[in-house]
Amino acid sequence: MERTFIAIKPDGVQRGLVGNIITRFESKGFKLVGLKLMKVSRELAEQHYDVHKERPFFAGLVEFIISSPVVAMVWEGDGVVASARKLIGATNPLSAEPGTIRGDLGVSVGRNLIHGSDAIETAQREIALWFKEDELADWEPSMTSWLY
Ligand code: 3AN
Repeated sequence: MERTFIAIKPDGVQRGLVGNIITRFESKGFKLVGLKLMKVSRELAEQHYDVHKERPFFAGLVEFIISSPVVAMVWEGDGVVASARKLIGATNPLSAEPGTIRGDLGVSVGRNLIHGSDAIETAQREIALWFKEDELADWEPSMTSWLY
């Protein structure tokens, strides 16, 4: 089953938007298989954003990501990589459509609240980078009576 890596960045945690953001993925119907609140090391931040290391915003982006805790998550479901990108919206929140996370909640490209893997191969790389295998839960949604 397809999985994607999602991180609520320091601005999302600081602004108290963790619940709001998680609700959108749950409500869509995706399954949460990994979740942790963590301070990010410089090494991890640099590895995660390795593709952007030549860009002018790289240093500031790394400083921002390590400045305060992030919520790292793995979500699972059919087409979850592309669908999560739709839920998240365009990189620049001012261009992101209303109804998306960045369109509803953000203003600045440097504070755009959330990261989502941009392709299936990227998701596999990022999940392996952020999570150990035993931190991911393989579980089946239960419709049995003990829930209620
Ligand atoms: P996305 O997160 O939508 O995949 P990318 O991969 O182009 O966007 O950029 C990665 C991250 O780099 C963004 N989430 C944003 O935090 C930061 N970023 C991108 N462009 C800029 C920019 N022009 N100025 C500051 N930060 C930027």
